[in-house]
Amino acid sequence: TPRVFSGIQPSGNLHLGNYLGALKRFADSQGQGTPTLYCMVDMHAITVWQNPADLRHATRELCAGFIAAGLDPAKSILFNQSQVAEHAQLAWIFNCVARMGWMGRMTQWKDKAGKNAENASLGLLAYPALMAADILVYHATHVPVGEDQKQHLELARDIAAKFNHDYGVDFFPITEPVIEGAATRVMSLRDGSKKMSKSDASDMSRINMTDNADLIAKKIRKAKTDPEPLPSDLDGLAERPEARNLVNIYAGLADMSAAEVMAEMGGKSFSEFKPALAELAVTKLAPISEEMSRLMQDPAEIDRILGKGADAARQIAAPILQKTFDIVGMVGAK
Ligand code: AQP
Repeated sequence: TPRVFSGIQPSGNLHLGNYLGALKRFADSQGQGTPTLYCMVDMHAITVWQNPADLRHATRELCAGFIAAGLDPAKSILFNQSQVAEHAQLAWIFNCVARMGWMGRMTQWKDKAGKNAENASLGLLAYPALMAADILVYHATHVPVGEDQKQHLELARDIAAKFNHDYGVDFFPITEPVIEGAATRVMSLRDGSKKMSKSDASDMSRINMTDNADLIAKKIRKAKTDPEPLPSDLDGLAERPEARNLVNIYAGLADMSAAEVMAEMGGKSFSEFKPALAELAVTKLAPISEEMSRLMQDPAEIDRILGKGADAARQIAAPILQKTFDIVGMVGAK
């Protein structure tokens, strides 16, 4: 049976890339008849040091962001990962299924640990096995994500397949990544070769979901571009990453394809295109940021929503974990 799961790390600076690549698509996925679970993956966040007070704040703010972006706790299960212990328990089993070589080949590990792998946390290396557990503890079949998560999802498929093979069962589903839309890889506003990211030192590189209208407009005005006007069609964007990024952002926000945007905007100068993009971004994002700050005024209500979500998530996860333990041969599994 189909089931949708995805997560976002509460590591602060929720941004436009997270919105277009993930959040907005989560909101679009609900109410279609398939159960949807969306998770604040706080255990992933601590694979790099998080100040505890900041983690608490970021988790609540992320939940506010989910709801402000259109996720409805009555339609989707919204919860934080650490409240459902089954994630960590299944992750241990998967740590014993996944191979060191697989983990070492993950590009995110290589990027984040860099040359200083000796000093990276063990959790950062094991992260994709926990991610596989996040998904498979619900037998989720579809995972909407941005393009950067493709490799981790392939690993989740490999882990599921190896578990099924090693134990001679057909138990874990082979999950489908769902990477769709015009903006599955939003790039930095300062450098068209780098993805927009929470951890970029430059705040001008990203549009944060908490930015106000003035700041959104300013960041778009200052976004790096080349001096040429937009080309007349999509092909003309091939060698122009900054221009292509702004067109993709426009398409994502307007629910259009990049080709449709080019049909409207092709040939225009950036002094015409950027104000149009800024206006669109403010229209779409400012209400979300306002709703986030309204929701953040009542953190107890957010905690209540997360608590209820965790109870509902556990109902699904607990029997799947017990069955896994039983397959593995653990005494007492029910
Ligand atoms: N630039 C992006 N464009 C499209 N989608 C993106 N996502 C992230 N960046 C972009 C998608 O957002 C979801 C949640 O991401 P995450 O919280 O798991 O963390 P991440 O990929 O590590 O996000 P960041 O912002 O890039 O954080 P740092 O700087 O810590 O690496 C995922 O579905 C992701 O694909």
